Amino acid sequence: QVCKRKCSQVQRCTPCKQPRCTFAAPDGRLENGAAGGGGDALNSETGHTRDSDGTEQLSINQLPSSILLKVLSLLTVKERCLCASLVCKYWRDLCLDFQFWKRIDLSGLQEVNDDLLVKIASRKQNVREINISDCRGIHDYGVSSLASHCPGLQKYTAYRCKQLGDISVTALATHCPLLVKVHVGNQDRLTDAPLIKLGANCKELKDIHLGQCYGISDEGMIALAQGCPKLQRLYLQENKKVTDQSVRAVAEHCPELQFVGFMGCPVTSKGVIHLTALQNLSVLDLRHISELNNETVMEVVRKCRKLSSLNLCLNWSINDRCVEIIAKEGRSLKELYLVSCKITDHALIAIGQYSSTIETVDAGWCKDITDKGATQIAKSSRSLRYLGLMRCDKVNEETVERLVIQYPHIVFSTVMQDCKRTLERAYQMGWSPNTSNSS
Ligand SMILES: *[C@@H]1O[C@H](CO)[C@@H](O)[C@H](O)[C@H]1NC(C)=O
Ligand SMILES: *[C@@H]1O[C@H](CO)[C@@H](O)[C@H](O)[C@H]1NC(C)=O
Ligand SMILES: *[C@@H]1O[C@H](CO)[C@@H](O)[C@H](O)[C@H]1NC(C)=O
Ligand SMILES: *[C@@H]1O[C@H](CO)[C@@H](O)[C@H](O)[C@H]1NC(C)=O
Ligand SMILES: CC(=O)N[C@H]1CO[C@H](CO)[C@@H](O)[C@@H]1O
Repeated sequence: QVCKRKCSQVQRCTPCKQPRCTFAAPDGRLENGAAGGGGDALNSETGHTRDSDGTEQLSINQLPSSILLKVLSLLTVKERCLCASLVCKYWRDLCLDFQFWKRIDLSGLQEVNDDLLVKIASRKQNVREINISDCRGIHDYGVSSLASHCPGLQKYTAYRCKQLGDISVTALATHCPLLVKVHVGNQDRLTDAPLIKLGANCKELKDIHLGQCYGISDEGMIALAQGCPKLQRLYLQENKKVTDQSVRAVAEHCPELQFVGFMGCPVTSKGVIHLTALQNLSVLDLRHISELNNETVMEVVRKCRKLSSLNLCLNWSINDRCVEIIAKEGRSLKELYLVSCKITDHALIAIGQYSSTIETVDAGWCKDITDKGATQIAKSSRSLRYLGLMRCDKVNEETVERLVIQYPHIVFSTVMQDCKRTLERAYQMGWSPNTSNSS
């Protein structure tokens, strides 16, 4: 309170009687965090005391405002708005500095509602990035208001906001032509209309995530692909109305695509084959798509020379021969995920023999793999750093123990090894087991 009155006069205020205003931070972080800690450090370094006679007092507010701003920037939005800004008027003004409102992360804050968003939007029109993931209190009205006040918005993240529908994304597409990133996973009320609008207005779009937006279909995806030629990242998941037509459209219209995922979509080899046109394709996730044949996978690996990560988990048409070709042809391949594929020791041996780039192999749940495959790949591969063997029950744990010692540069993942690593980390962090005998 003392601080509040004192500081309300001037910008750089004279030291308050009690430089450290005590106030309850909801999660206790602020008190021990940057603001309080900074003051203490200053005092101990310079040897100044904070006696109440006050001859040699120094206040944190005597720091240049640029440094205070830097300190405040280390706080979360919640800490800044609900704690730091209540300290004194000077701090409140600092907390309102425009730099803090360029990027706003409100994710998970249940107390945030449309009113607050409207207030922010009408006062701070330079918002560049906003994250409202898990904010149940924000509705289409709030987002629309933000969109209409902040035409410079570039990044919009709103995961799991099931209450939001087409109106919010349509408003963003209408008012924010500079949008680069739109991540709206799990919004099941979303339909094609806003995608068509994005395609029509947002030529700069590079990164879009529409996982588990069950309402979107090929119509929206094709319009989006046609209108957004700069797209680099596209992530879909379980979009049951997105088919090969969408895959073909993005492959034809978005040559800059680098990260592509269609996990669980009704996509088949007929669509995937078009991805061979993407020269810069680097990460491809084809987990659990409806149908995928070995020839198509091999063709993609042959044509997309920059492919570095390939996820083929959960498909039984991926066999040893296919993996051998991938190992031979994938010149840039670093990660290969083969969980629950139809592979045996031969696949692992081929990777060890033919690939000098693959660092990560996950062969979890491939039940035919034995000690032989695990040992051979560890022995012959020069690049391998991680081998996933979770639930490969024919691989003996003793063998893995031996490999761990023999090849310390490789991380072996089994149920036992993962438990051990978790335990080791816990010990390192100071945890100790309860050795009491009672139970
Ligand atoms: C947005 O919030 C979610 C949920 O808290 C978080 O996982 C994600 O990393 C955030 N994204 C950005 C871009 O800040
Ligand atoms: C692929 O990436 C390179 C290097 O980043 C870039 O120069 C080139 O324009 C990209 N090609 C396409 C088709 O986007
Ligand atoms: C690809 O799979 C088909 C059908 O399972 C099989 O007949 C063919 O020999 C396979 N090709 C290669 C190269 O493994
Ligand atoms: C250890 O476990 C026993 C029995 O569960 C419990 O009574 C005791 O309080 C525990 N000790 C510590 C230090 O957690
Ligand atoms: C999820 C899954 O297993 N998808 C396909 C994998 O490959 C087989 C064989 O071609 C298909 O029948 C599956 O539908």
